[in-house]
Amino acid sequence: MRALIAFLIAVAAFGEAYAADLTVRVVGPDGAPIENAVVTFTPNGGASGPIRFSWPYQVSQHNLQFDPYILIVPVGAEVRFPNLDRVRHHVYSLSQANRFELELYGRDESRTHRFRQAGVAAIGCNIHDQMQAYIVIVDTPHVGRTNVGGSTLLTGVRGAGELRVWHPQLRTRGGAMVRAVTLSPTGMAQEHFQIQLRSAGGHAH
Ligand SMILES: [Cu+2]
Repeated sequence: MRALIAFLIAVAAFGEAYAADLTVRVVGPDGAPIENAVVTFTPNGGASGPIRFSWPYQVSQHNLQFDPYILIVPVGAEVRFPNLDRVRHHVYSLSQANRFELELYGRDESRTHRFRQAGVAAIGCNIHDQMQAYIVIVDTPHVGRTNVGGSTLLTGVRGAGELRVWHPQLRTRGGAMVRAVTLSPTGMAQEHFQIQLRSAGGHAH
């Protein structure tokens, strides 16, 4: 009996053992999968500890495009904007709280900007109107981007919190859908979102 109690205490202390994997699927009104939706889970009371992602915090300019189209970084991250083109670019964002401007700079030069507020920064180039990208600044480590099948997997999530789905063309106020969820202690959970996008080409900054 004493051994059993010790075992239970050990398991309870190991919070990770009680975290679940959450699959989120995002589809359109016709049920077709939607790619490039950014899904975050924020535990009530906020996430604790430093947030780090494995991918580079970088948006390059290459062939008159930004790469990647959507970059996810933790709040406070410094993002590099290397120019790999022969022409000059003038990168800016007018997004509230993450407004910035990197004046004209040329090939093989780079600039950086630190993003201090959670939210979305729509990025453009003053010279090339067709260049668009989005930087999603998050204050939770639980984030994913939907694949071609409309799915993403958030691992190690637990408890009650807010599930948020954002997409650059999402047709709703603030561009995001939010749902309160309570995750069961273990195993696999699933959430399903149906969203409506503005027609393709209807980009807005
Ligand atoms: Cu440009």
